[in-house]
Formats: sequence, C-alpha cells, structure tokens
Amino acid sequence: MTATHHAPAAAESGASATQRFKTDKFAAVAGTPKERVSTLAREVLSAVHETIRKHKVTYDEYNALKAWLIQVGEDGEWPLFLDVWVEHVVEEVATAHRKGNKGTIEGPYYVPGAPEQGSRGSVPMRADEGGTPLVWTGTVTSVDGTPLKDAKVELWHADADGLYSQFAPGIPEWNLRGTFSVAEDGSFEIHTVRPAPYQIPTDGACGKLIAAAGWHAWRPAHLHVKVSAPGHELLTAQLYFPGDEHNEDDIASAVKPELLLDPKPGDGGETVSYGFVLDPA
Ligand code: MBD
Ligand code: FE
Repeated sequence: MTATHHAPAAAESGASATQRFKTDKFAAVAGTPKERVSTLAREVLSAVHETIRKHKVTYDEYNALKAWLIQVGEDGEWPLFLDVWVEHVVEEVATAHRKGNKGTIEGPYYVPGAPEQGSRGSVPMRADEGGTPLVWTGTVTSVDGTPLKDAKVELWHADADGLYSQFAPGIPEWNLRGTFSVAEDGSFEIHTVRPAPYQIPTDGACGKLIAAAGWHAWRPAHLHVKVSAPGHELLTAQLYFPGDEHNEDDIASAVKPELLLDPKPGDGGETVSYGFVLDPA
C-alpha cells in the first residue's frame, strides 16, 4: 500500500459487497428443506453453547459479541466475514470429488459480465497502471486432455495498491477485470499486472476482530479466476505468487500448493504459464 493511496473505508467496500451479493446470489438461493435447516441450526447453536460452557463466557463477553455482530451488519461486512472465515470449508466440501484443477474460494469481489477480450488480450487497465506487467499463457482442457474450445476465463484482481475496482473509490469500473475466450486448441494469452497483497479493511468490524485477537489482516497477492465450459463444472480459483510472506498464513485460508504460479522474467515484466483442467459436469 502506497502512502498516497488511502484504503477504502470498510463501510464503503462492505456496502458494495453486500449489494453485489444480493444482486447476483441471494435471489438464486433455493428453499432449504425444514429438516436440513433444523439440523444445521441446532448443531451450530450447540457448538456455540459448548464454547460458552467450556470457557465460562461472561455477560461482558456476551455483550461484546452482540455489539460486534451488530457492527458487522452495519458495516456491510457479512460478505467479507463469511468469505474470509467460513467459505474455505464450504469450497473444500463442494469440490472434494473433483479430478481436475484445484479451486479455492470466490471471495466478496467478483462481478459478472466483465468486458470480453478475445483469446489473446489485455484486461482493461489505466495508462499508468502500477505493478509489474504479467503475460500469462495457458490452455483449458477436460480431464481426458481434450481442449475445450468454448471455454471462458474470467479474471479479476486487485491493483498494485491492493484495491479492487467497484469496491474502492476512484478506479475505472472494469479495471483489472476481463472475460477471455480460448483459441481452437484451448489456449489463451492474458496481459495484466501483478497485484499487491490485500489487507482487510482495518476500520470496520472485521478489522476490529483482527486487532482485538492480535491477528494480522493480510491475504497474499492473488489473481481470481472463474473458468467455465459447456458440459463442465465451473471452476473458481485463485493463483498465488511464490515467496509472498502470507502464502503460509492467509487470513482467508485459501492458498493451496497447486495454485502457486511460477513466474519467469521476460517481456519487460514477467511471463507465467498456468492452465486449467475442468471436470465434466
Ligand atoms: C479478497 O480479495 C479476497 O479474495 C477474499 C477471499 C476475502 C477478502 C478479500
Ligand atoms: Fe481477492
């Protein structure tokens, strides 16, 4: 984070992430059967009750929790809280059967419909976009090795200040967000820049929990992708850079060894090769 660029206020990025979720996801949630709701709600509450008994939680602690939960809502930080501390286990369960590429969590900052760039092109970026230029090549295949010529690769990531377009002020709408197709042989070539590590907003409820617990607020630098092809399961993943000091202690627990890139110097920046193998649906 450069000194000249101030981090987005938690309430601002939180409100955008909450709106995003309501628009894209919430309407699509199917009714959950009564028995399932009852089982899950009862077990989660039991785990809370057990924690209270085990640690003899006081009224002051109970009221601190209540105040904090109220603030999570007021700051719009439920998407951030859930995606940082819960989603990784949902992802693990949902994708355990896959034989193809490892994925990881989506996080709160995906926006559908990023501009189409063809199979070889650049994500939209500012004339003075910071960060080391990165040329990324790869192919999309099925688990049997067949190239998937109708695949799409959606890419979104933070800029060199660790900020996401549409969730921080003053950044062009689709900056560092693009949708790529692939050539007949399943290949693509994407030009972008290396993102910076991401720090969770320190001035909101999630930041308050992190400070109160003495944790750190960092995610390692990462590229987000959604890779899709007809007849195949949608792959949601993130790619990481070797040597990042937070690859081992990501606050969102979303790094896997299979998702580490191997960038090489070249082309006035770096080149990297990483492809995707999708599971048939
Ligand atoms: C991010 O950029 C992110 O990817 C996740 C999972 C949570 C918070 C911010
Ligand atoms: Fe992210």
